[in-house]
Formats: sequence, C-alpha cells, structure tokens
Amino acid sequence: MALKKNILVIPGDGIGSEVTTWGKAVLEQIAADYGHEFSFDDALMGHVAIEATGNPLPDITLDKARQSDAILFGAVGHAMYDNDPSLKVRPEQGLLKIRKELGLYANLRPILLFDELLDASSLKPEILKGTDILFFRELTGDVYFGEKSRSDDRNWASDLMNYHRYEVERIARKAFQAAQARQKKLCSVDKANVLETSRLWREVVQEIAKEFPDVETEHMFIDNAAMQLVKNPRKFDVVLTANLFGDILTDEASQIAGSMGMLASASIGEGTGFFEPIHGSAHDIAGQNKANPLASILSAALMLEIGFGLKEEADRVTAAVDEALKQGFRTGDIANDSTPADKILGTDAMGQKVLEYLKQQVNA
Ligand code: GGG
Repeated sequence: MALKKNILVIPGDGIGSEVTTWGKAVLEQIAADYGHEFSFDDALMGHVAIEATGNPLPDITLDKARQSDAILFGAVGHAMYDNDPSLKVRPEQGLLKIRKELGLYANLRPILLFDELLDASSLKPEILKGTDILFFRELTGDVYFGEKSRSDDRNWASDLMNYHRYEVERIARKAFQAAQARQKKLCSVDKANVLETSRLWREVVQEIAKEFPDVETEHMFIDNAAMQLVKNPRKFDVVLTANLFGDILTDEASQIAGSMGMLASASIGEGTGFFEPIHGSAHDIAGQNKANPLASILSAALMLEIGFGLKEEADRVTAAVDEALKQGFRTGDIANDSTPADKILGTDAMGQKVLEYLKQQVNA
C-alpha cells in the first residue's frame, strides 16, 4: 500500500548535511519506486541553530518535528565547544532536548556487520563473523538529564544519576519484545555492584523478564560487558542498557562494524521517530566530501522499517549498501591498505553508488 509521509530533515552540524543528503536521496528513490508520497521539510539544530537564533533547538524546529511523521537527523557538535567547557549554550543541548520533548526514550542501535567489512575492523574476522547485536539504549534519563551543579569556587561539580521505575519498565518491555522476534536472548547491562540506580534497573528488568519466559535473560556489569563485546561479540543478541553506558558501549561496538560511519540508529517512544547515524559532526573532515554516507542511508532504512513498517523497502536499501561494499567501494574510514585507490570514494560518489544499485534492483 502506498503511504503518504512528511519527513523532517535536520542536517545539524559538520558532516551532517553531507550525509543526510544521501539518506534523503534513497528515501526519494524508494518513494518513486513504490509509489509512496514522501514530502520533505528541513530545520536547524545544534551549532548552526545557535549561530542563526542563539538557541540549539529553536521553537520552529520543535514545532516542525512534532508535526512530521519521521525525522532524518545528521549530527550536532562543534570543536569550539569541546575546547571551551565554560560555554553555557551548547549544540548537544538541542539533541537532548528534542529527545526529551518528543518522549524518545528508546534508542535502537543495530550492530549490522557486512561480511565485506570483516577486514575493516581492528578485531580478528573469526571473532566478528556472524555478530548481530541490537542495542537498546535508554535515552531520556540517567546522568544526562539529572540535576547539574558546580560550586561557586568552580572546584566541585556534580551530575545527578537517577532513574524512575517506569523509565526502566517501558524500555525493558520494548527490548524483550525485540528479543522475542530475534534469538530470544537479552543481556541487561548495569553497574549494580556499585550504583543504586543500577540496582533499581536490575530489579525492574528481573520483574519484566517474568512477562517474557521464552527469553533467556542475563545481567552483566558494564565493565565486563565492555570486555565481552570485543572478546566474544557473537554471544550477544539484544543488549539493554542505560543512557550513559549505552552511549559508550555502542561506540565501542561500532568497531565491530568497521567504523562509526556504518552505524545507524532509531529513537522511538511517544512522539515522532528520530533516525540518525551514531557518529557525530566530525568537524575535522566537514566540507571535504570525505564522510561516510552509509550510516545516514542505513538510518533511512530504519525509518522505512521501524518508522513506517516498510520492511521490503528497508531491505532493498540495505541490499544496495551491501552491493556497493561487495563491488569493493569504500569511503576512507572503511578502506584499508589493500583497497585499490580507484575504489576509495568520497561521500557523494558512495551515495551515488548506493542509488545506482537501488535503481538496478528495480530494473533487474
Ligand atoms: N548523530 C549523533 C550525534 O550527533 N552525536 C553527538 C552527540 O552529542 N551525542 C550525544 C548523545 O548521543 O547522547
């Protein structure tokens, strides 16, 4: 059935606009091929929004976000803020606020390993082969949103880590449901030997687990999980964890997929679904046509599947990415010493390749 959807594109900062161009292009191609009507609008967030309005998340962006059916986001951040911690208005505040305002409490991060990229990782191929993990990172609680304070003499600082039972319950249910549809294994990651918030987390996950007796549940401390992830990543199916632990673990897990430039994510919950690469704004390569557009393209695939229920269309996008990799094409981040120079592509050429393979599927 043909669908009519309004999609808001928020490119954000740095390489954001370079990569969302290609996420949007594949959505347009899919719409043309399947007769869907996707209309696009755009809005500012992050450093670019601070420059234009003084606010990292202008009201107009939030209004448009609420009114759209899905959001394709790039990245936020700028080196000037990283080097000056005293700045009070920061690009990342826009991202945290939009997640909170839209009630996007569950961040799904699939660690999808393309066979062609087994040698792009710093880990051994025999350790990696067959890895398929789906992370559920809690997104609107934890130390990210707890009260922040600093003493008058600036020598003491505090970020409050807190969770309410209901915040754990709702993401745990989503993660267990996903595990039921996969390998029926869920690993909940916490630090319950030290943190009270983690003891609540574990208690609630144990309760919710009783609703899903067909899912094998394991609890693991974050330090052990960080180690197991590189030692034996195949042991994981669904990983459920809190905001801070999830942020760090999924960056680590990106090395399984070869590069952060390969990993997409979907943030879901109460409001409009939000689809973005896990990578940041990468200012060091912005404007140079060097960024890997595949994470944005795969974010568009997640929008099709999770946001709109269009699994066939999503699989076609993933297959087109796979084909580009099978043909040997690489952006700099996933190339290695044996990649022929003529196969190393810039952002636009890689985006074009994926588009070309998408079109070929229709004509095949
Ligand atoms: N596309 C991801 C992105 O822009 N990351 C930058 C960032 O500040 N992330 C913080 C977070 O994801 O919590």
